[in-house]
Amino acid sequence: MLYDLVIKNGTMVTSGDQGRLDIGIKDGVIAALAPSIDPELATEVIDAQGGYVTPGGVDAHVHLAQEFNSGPSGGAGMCADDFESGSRSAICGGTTTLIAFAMQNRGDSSLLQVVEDYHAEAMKTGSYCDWAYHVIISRPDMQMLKAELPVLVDQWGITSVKLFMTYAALQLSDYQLLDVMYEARKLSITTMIHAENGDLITWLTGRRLLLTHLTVEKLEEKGMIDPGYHAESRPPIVETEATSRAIVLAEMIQNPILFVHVGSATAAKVIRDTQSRGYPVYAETCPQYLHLTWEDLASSPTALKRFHSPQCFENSKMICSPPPGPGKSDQEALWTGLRNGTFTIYSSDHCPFRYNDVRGKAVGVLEHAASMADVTCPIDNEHVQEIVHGKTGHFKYVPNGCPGVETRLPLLFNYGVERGRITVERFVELTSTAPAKMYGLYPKKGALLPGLSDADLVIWYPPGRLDEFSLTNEHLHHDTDYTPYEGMRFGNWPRYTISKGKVVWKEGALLGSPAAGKYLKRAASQFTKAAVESIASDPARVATWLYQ
Ligand code: DUC
Ligand code: ZN
Ligand code: ZN
Repeated sequence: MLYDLVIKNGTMVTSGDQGRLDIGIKDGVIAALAPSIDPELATEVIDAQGGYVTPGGVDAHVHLAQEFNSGPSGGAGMCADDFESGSRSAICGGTTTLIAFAMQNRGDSSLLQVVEDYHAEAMKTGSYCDWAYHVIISRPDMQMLKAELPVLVDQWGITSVKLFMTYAALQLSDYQLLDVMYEARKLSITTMIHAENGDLITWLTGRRLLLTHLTVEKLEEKGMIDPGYHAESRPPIVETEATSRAIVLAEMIQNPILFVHVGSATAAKVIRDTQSRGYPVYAETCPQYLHLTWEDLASSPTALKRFHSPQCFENSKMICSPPPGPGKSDQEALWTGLRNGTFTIYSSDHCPFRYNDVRGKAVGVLEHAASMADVTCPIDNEHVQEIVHGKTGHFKYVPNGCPGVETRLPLLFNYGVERGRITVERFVELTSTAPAKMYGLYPKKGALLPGLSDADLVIWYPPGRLDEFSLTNEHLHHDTDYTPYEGMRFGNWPRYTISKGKVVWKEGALLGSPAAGKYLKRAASQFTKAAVESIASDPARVATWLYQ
C-alpha cells in the first residue's frame, strides 16, 4: 500500500493556509497532500466529513512529575500528573508534543544530573506522545553554566532555560539573570522569563517583625490571607515591573527573551511597545488568563462564580502565578494580543496540584499553623477534606498552578475560532507551528510538510455534529481532581488525535499507549537565533563590547 492512513474530506489547515485536501500518511510521516487521494491506496481511511484537520498541538509549557517549591516556606507541592497521565490528558485534548521542565533546586550542583534524574522519571512511566525538556536554573554558578550548558545543548538538545524573578527558592537577582542570559546568548539558548517582582510580593504579603511598632499593616497583618487574596499580593504592576526590568537587562546584553505565562494587560503592553520599536521579545499567554479573572478568586461575597463560599479554601484551586487579571478588560487585552502578534505562543502552563491531597493545594492549610491549631485527625489523604473544610489556610503556602493540558486546544478553538476572535490559521500558529519554531522542533512538529513532518494531527467535528456540553472534571484524563473550567460550554472537541500516524484518541476513546512517545532532542529556536543578528547595536546604548 502507498499509504498506511488517508484522511479524506477534511479542511486541512496550517498556520498560513487552508484548503480541501486529503492527507496521505506513511510510516508515521505526512506523505502527501492532494485534492483527492484514492482510498484504494490506503490500509485505513478516515472520513473527516468536512471538519477541520489541524497539526497536533505543541504544548511548550507543562509541569509533570515535578515537585514545585512555589511557597515561601519550603512547603512544596507535588504535581498530580507524571509523564504518563499528563501525556494521556494531552492527547485526549489534541496535543501531541509536550515540553516539560527539568528543575534545578538550589541544592542541585549539576544541571546535567538534574536532567538525567528527570529523564529517568519520564522513562519510568513513558509518555503517550513525544516530549522534550526545558531546564529551570535556580543556582546559576558560572563554572557550571560554562561547563554544562553546552553539553545540554549538544547531547540533550535542550535549547531553552527558564529563569524566575520570584519565589524565595527560585528567584534570581538581576546580576544572576545577566549571567545566564549572557551564556544563553552565546549558545543560542532561548531564555524564558517568569516575570514577577518577588520582593514586591513578599513586601505586600507582609512579614511579622519582632519589633511590632515597626510592623506595617500588610495583607497578613490585616488578616487578608485566605486564598482569595492571592491576587491582591500580586496586582498587575508586579508582573509589569519585572517585565520592564527583564527587557532592560536583556537589551543591555542583546539577548532575545520570551516571557512565559503573561497574565496582565499592562505587561502585554510593555511587551508590545518593545516589539514595536524592533527589539526581539516574545511572549506566551495561557488559557487561565483568557478565562479567569479576580472574580473567580476574589474574597468579595458577590464574586466567586465558580466555587462556593468566599472564605472557603476552595479558591485555592484557581491560584496560579501570575494570577489572572482583575477583570474582563484584562482578558480582552490578551485576546487582542493573540490576534495582533504580541503573543507568539499559547501554552497551557499545566501545573496540576490536586485539591484533596496533602502534597497538593491542601499544603496551604497544612503549613498554616493557625488553621491547624484544632486539627486532631491524622494528616493523610483520607482526612484532607475534613482538614481543609471551613479553614482559610494562607495563600502563601498554596502551591501555585492550575491544570489545563487537555483543555488548552478546545478552549481556544471554541472561544477563539468559533466565536470569531481569531482565525483557524492563527489558532494553528499559536498552538502548534510557532511553539515548534520557537523551540527548535519545526518542521518535524507544527507543520504538515510531506516528507518532513510527523503525522501528528487533530480532526475536529464538523459544525453541529457534536452536542454542546458543559465541562466537568470527569470528561478529562489527567490525574487532577478538578478543572478550573468546570461548567464552561463546549461545542467542539478533538474528534480524533493522530500521533505519528496512529489514531490515539477517537470520539471519546483513548487508544494510545504510554510506550509510544519518544524523547525529542531540539535544535536552536528559529526565532531567537535569527533575532540576535538583527538587534540594533549602538555601542553608546548597549554593551556591544561584551562580544568584541
Ligand atoms: N510558574 C509556572 O510556570 N507554572 C506554575 C507556577 C509558576 O510560578
Ligand atoms: Zn512561572
Ligand atoms: Zn509553568
